[in-house]
Amino acid sequence: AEPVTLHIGGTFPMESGSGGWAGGEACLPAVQMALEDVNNRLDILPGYVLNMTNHNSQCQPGLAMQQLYDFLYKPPTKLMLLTGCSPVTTVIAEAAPVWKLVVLSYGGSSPALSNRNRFPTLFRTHPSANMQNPTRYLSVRSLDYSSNLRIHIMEKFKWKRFTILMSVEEVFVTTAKDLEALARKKGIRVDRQSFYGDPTDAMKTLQRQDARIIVGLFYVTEARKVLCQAYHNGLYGRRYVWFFIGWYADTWYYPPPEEHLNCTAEQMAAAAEYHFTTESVMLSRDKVPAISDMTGMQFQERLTQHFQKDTANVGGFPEAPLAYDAVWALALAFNCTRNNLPPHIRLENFSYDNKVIADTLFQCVKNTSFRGVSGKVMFSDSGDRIARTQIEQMQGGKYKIMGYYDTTTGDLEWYNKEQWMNGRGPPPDSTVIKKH
Ligand code: ABU
Repeated sequence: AEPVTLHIGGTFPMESGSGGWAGGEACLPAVQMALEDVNNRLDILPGYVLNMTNHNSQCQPGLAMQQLYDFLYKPPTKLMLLTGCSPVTTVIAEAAPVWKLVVLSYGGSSPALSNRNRFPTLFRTHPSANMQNPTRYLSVRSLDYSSNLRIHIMEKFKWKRFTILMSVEEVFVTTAKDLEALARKKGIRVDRQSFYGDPTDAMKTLQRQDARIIVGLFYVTEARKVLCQAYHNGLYGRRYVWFFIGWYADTWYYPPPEEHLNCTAEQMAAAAEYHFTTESVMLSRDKVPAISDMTGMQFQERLTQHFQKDTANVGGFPEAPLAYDAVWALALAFNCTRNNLPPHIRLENFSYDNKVIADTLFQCVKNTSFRGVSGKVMFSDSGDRIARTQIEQMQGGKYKIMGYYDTTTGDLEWYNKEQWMNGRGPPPDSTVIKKH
């Protein structure tokens, strides 16, 4: 008999007109690869084939809303939605429960998404940004004994004061809020400067406030503006330490001509030297193959063949394992649903008001547990992915791993490989006033 097709919808930010995350460039081929792999497997969803309709959301919530209506009102019925980028995941995941749809996000890092009341049917293979401020994952008791990765670093280098420079997007505002709360608990002073699009005024304020240790929370286009202004305002070098988000491409600080930055590549590289980044670990280094029979490294080699250019310049390349694993999570959940439905109901009978199938599917996703190319895939009660975090530093224009942080235990594995512009040690967090 002909296989029955199960349809899903996917949004992928292929470029980011408004400066968001253009992760679809690598995540779309990763998802297509996973669909092909799942469809070729005889032991998963026998008698079915998965098919995806996809749209380029440009990481814009308004456009994504229109695409959601398209998924819903143009046949065939979709059984699940895949989303990337936080602003898009937010609007889709808020609306989807009305149509009994589960949403699986391969690319939403916003801590605001960990809210079961607001997003009742959302799960994500992308870890939340506050895995680096892991308050939501730990019990109240353990919270008292743990501190997040950035705070660990602040304490390690004896910094009692730092400044958050952030873009006014919910994803960054919520990350900043968590980080600030945790810092206060540790007696660390936090100043906050925010901007929307243009960081000029915020950068001037940083200078006036004599900020020395600066945590930047923004998308990459804004990061380049910030770095260029840091160069021109002298906010880099031996007296300053910058922390940036770790999921930008490795060569993110090269100035693209179309952005008309007032900085050369050399100036950007000079300002970027010795900054730190923090990010969740997204690729499994395990030698044991994942459920797809590939190790994380084999997956990455296979995906690399899709691109003609250096993968350091491919949007979403670091997150691609999360996108690949999202399809496996979805397929396994369909398989589980198929096996758990009452005999007279079939998976392909799903409609946007079918509570029985929707509830079974939700339970199946909730109980997900498999070895993926991004590591072990499991979801917390709020639909979040649990992962380790890594810290890197840019040394000589290349990112070097400084250590790993285990969110669940609060343990920091540190390699003592950090370097400083002054050749001595970490700079002070403010002007040192000499006493006579
Ligand atoms: N690592 C990409 C996250 C993008 C976002 O949260 O919008």
